[in-house]
Amino acid sequence: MNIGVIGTGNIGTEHIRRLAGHVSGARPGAVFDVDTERAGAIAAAVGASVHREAHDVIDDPAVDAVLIASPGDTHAELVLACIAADKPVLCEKPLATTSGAALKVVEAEAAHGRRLVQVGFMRRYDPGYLQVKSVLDSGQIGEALMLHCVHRNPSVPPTFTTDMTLTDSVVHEIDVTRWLLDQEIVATTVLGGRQSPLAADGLRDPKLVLLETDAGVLVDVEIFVNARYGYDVRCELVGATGTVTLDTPSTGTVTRNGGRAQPIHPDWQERFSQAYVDELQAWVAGLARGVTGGPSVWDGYAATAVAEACISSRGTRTTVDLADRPSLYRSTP
Ligand code: NAD
Ligand code: ISE
Repeated sequence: MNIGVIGTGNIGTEHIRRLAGHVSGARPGAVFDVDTERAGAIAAAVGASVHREAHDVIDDPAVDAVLIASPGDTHAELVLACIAADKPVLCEKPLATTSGAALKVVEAEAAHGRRLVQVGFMRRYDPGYLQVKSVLDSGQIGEALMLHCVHRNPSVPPTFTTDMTLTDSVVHEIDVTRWLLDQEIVATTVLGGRQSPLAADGLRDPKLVLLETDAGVLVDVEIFVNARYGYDVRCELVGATGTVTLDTPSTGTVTRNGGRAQPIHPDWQERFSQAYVDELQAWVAGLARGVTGGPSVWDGYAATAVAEACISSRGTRTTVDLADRPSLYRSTP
């Protein structure tokens, strides 16, 4: 499979390297980035061609499938072009930055009649989250009652806004909640408490997000993007008869000088490195069989709709109103 990649920044470059060296059955064949120097450097490193426009990648007959890793506000339009060209696409999260734009993608793919789009919610491929899901599904801890989540980034670039803490970061917990519980989120309340002195001017950080599902499960998420000490993502799912915990993995305990240290991953790149490979490998294996699975555009739409409600909340309970779910998305692959 020849993969065309649009966006060669942080994650785009890493996905290209993974396609070149860690995913069987695929190679990065063509790339595009508005930063032509950046695109040229990674293309030269992996032997891919460089296109002049994003749409040239989508329309290239030598490109079997497209991977979109440009900024979130470019995604919906590019995914629509892939659907119009009947080309499979893995779109990094978020599917869109507004629910209106995401819904247009849902409608376009539903009208097309078969799935072409997978959304990059890679936590569904993380061995730790898979273990949490498997314990819940096995019935060992009874039915799910509550989910407690922590999502801490050491820092974010100056361009990272308060809205992005919800659309770019909490969107992962929103998807994990929907996927783990197989329930829709119907309401949210977001509280901004005491401000971190290390947060950039205008960035509200940290915050507490409360999500309510249609079955009444309460989910709390601490989002803190200036935690400094490392990348810390964990959760505890509380069931009727027990709990299952996803701890922050340690990268190796060091005992010396009368003390013991348990280093943790510095960033999402390292923490989820295996999940990204497994996500890409599953996508490519599906392409070879002519099947698209994994997180769908419905999942992308629902996640964006909840994130949008989080943005509107500002301390008050805000409901999430989803459109009708097309039959194409009624069973989770
Ligand atoms: P980045 O800023 O490092 O890279 C974005 C790249 O897109 C840049 O090279 C930029 O020049 C390029 N670009 C900008 N406009 C473009 C356009 N119109 N067409 C083509 N290229 C364009 O950002 P990033 O951290 O790599 O994030 C990219 C996307 O991946 C975002 O949607 C982000 O949410 C997502 N992401 C997902 C994860 C995850 O864990 N799944 C992690 C990081 C980023
Ligand atoms: C980033 O875009 C990601 O997707 C990471 O997984 C997340 O932890 C981070 O907060 C986002 O900015």
